[in-house]
Amino acid sequence: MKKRQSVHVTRPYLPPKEEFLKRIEQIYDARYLTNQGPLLDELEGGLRDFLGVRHLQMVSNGTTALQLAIHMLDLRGKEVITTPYTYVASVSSLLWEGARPVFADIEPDGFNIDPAEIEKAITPDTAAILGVHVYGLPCRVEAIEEIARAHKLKVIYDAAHAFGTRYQGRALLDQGDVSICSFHATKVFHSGEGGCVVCRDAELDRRIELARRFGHHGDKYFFPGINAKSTELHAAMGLAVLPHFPEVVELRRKVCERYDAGLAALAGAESGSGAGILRLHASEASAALSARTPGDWQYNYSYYPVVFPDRAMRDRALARLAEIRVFPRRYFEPSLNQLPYLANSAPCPRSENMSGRVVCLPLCHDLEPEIIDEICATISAACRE
Ligand code: T4K
Repeated sequence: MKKRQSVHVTRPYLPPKEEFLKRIEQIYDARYLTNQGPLLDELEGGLRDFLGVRHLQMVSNGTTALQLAIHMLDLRGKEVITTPYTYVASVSSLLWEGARPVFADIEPDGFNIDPAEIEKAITPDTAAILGVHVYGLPCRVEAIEEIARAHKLKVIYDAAHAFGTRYQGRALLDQGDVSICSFHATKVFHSGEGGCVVCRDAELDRRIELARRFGHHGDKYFFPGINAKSTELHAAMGLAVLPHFPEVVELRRKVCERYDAGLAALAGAESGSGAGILRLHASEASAALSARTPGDWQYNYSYYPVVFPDRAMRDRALARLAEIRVFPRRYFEPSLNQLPYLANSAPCPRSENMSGRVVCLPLCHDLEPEIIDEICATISAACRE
């Protein structure tokens, strides 16, 4: 029998080839490759409409988007309270921009920064909060906004995972002083590489637009900027992917449902129900959110995390999955307060504990049902060993 290909944590959605090639032809016709060409203009307009936001600048990736946000809010040398439970880019961007990350642990029953821990971490040097909507699940934005208002802090949201998540009638990207997104190939909406910065303030938007292209317009030089521009080639991919976004989300929802069914017998360990293996998985987390915020809440199905009772069981499941050539990811380990180059970070026990138990299972729009079933069966067997 032919050996099945390896299964990774995700694989990108590729739009119908002819739709992408039509866009490439436009590039050939216009002979315009970068520096805000017509395709990028069209994509930015499409994204603003889709998200319902007024100010959005597309940039080269999610990391430069974060750097621009931190830089333009003038956070160099200042304390920024952030989560230890995220991809390293959230924190490395703060360090790269000379801000001082201060970690606030995650919520006891979720993946995101805990507002109560934010309050405890505030000092006279605190200038901002950098929240991350981990796996596209919304932070407690109301509580964070209240804290920020009371202490006159800026709020940045790293919404790298959250394109398409809606919360209380708005795109989740429409929160805080600035929100950023990643359009990396591994994201639900992507342009190969790419990202965007969304903000509410027109003047800040104008400055971010300038900053992403060297800080000048023609002969007028305003301030030192960088090159964080996207290109026509990336815009071509984004434009070809965007119309298919709703169907991609729907297909991913179905994959998640199949995981839910396949793992149901294992769920509910610590609540005393089920066979007692997994404590939390993606759908449980979003169900918990729905209960806390009834009404308008739509998930983008960007990741499928599962949390094992302990590291040993998690690692055993990973080993068994590797034997069948399935390679999920330990998103997010390590807990970032334990990064080797960050000395003296306070412990974050909840985040450290979560990092040692979590795995994101393979998730993409066209993951085959029989592979999902095989993954669920392998995890179940590993958990019962
Ligand atoms: N903030 C947060 C919270 C983030 O999660 C991220 C990025 C950022 C900020 C920064 O955004 P960007 O600067 O990246 O726009 C991946 C992504 O590269 C990264 O974008 C993402 N978060 C992070 C969570 O995951 P890796 O190192 O795990 O990716 P990689 O290359 O191992 O890809 C994962 C799997 O996907 C591979 O095993 C195979 C498959 N794959 C990947 C690519 C690139 C494909 O099948 N085709 C492909 O083209 O970081």
